[in-house]
Amino acid sequence: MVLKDALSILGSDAKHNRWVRCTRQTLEWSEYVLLKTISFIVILSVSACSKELVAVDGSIQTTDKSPYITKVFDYQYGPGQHAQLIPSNEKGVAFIGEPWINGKSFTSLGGWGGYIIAGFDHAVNNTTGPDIAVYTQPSVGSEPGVVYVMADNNNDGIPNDGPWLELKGSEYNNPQTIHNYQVTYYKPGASGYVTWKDVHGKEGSLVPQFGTGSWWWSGYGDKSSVTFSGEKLPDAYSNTSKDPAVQLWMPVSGLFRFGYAECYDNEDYNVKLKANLFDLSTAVDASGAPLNLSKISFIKVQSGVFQIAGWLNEISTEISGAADIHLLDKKSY
Ligand SMILES: [Ca+2]
Ligand SMILES: [Ca+2]
Repeated sequence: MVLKDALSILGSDAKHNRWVRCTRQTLEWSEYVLLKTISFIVILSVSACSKELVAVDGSIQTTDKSPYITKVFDYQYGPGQHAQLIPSNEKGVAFIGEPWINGKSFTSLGGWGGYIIAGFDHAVNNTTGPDIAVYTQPSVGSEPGVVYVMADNNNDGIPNDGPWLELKGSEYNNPQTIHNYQVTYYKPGASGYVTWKDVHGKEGSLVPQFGTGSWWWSGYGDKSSVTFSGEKLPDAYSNTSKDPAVQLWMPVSGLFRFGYAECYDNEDYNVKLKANLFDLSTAVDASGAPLNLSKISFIKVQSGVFQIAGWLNEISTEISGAADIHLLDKKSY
């Protein structure tokens, strides 16, 4: 990590929401202790910077908090076609701050299981209606990601506060959804494919139509295997072509109506923000029972579809950041 990622980057975006970004931090688990001392400096710089925003009720409010993600704690790319394009020092930095400004790119989570864990610089309150926006990669097809949240119950700024709580989406009770799923991917041989085996003993290969097996493994170096755990959602696409020589992959009708990242034109997609909106009231515990969360500080987004859809290759969630929508100008969405 370079110092500029940990210390303040000042900027402004008065045109859209009068928000002045005060700080940008990237912390990894191993780097947390080293950054404890300079974090004090960051805190000072944040406290010296405040901005006004228009709340839902039209009032002008002042806050020194960022609406956007300020920290990335962990980022693991799932095997997929972009593996060789993910720089070795890529830590999901594009997930931090306001999306798309200054040519900033999106964050690709890769194939099933790939994830990012990130945090806000404050607790996001659960108020009536949606609370969090997860920005999409604009202008492409839906590639659903599962969203989890966590409160900072021990107030240490680290997501170490018990299990991740899933925001229950429309396919939570779909018979094809598999909860507590786990897949181990294995390094391909010289000219073979990435192979995989799941927790139920099922196995297969990731057959790329872009790049090679070794290309898809390139992000894992000398590792012989990588394991991901999470929720497996139903296949998102089907080949509707009647001609075996032609592939016509289309979204499966009726799925992913709400509750997933990178889903376009569904019930919770906000066109102005180019984001899916999530209500913290949809959080459930491991048994699926609803929780009554009052606030959260951390978010985890994970690629949820385990499917190689022909020339589309793997279904991989791509996202461009997240926001506490209570700190966005209402006029921006
Ligand atoms: Ca904590
Ligand atoms: Ca809410």
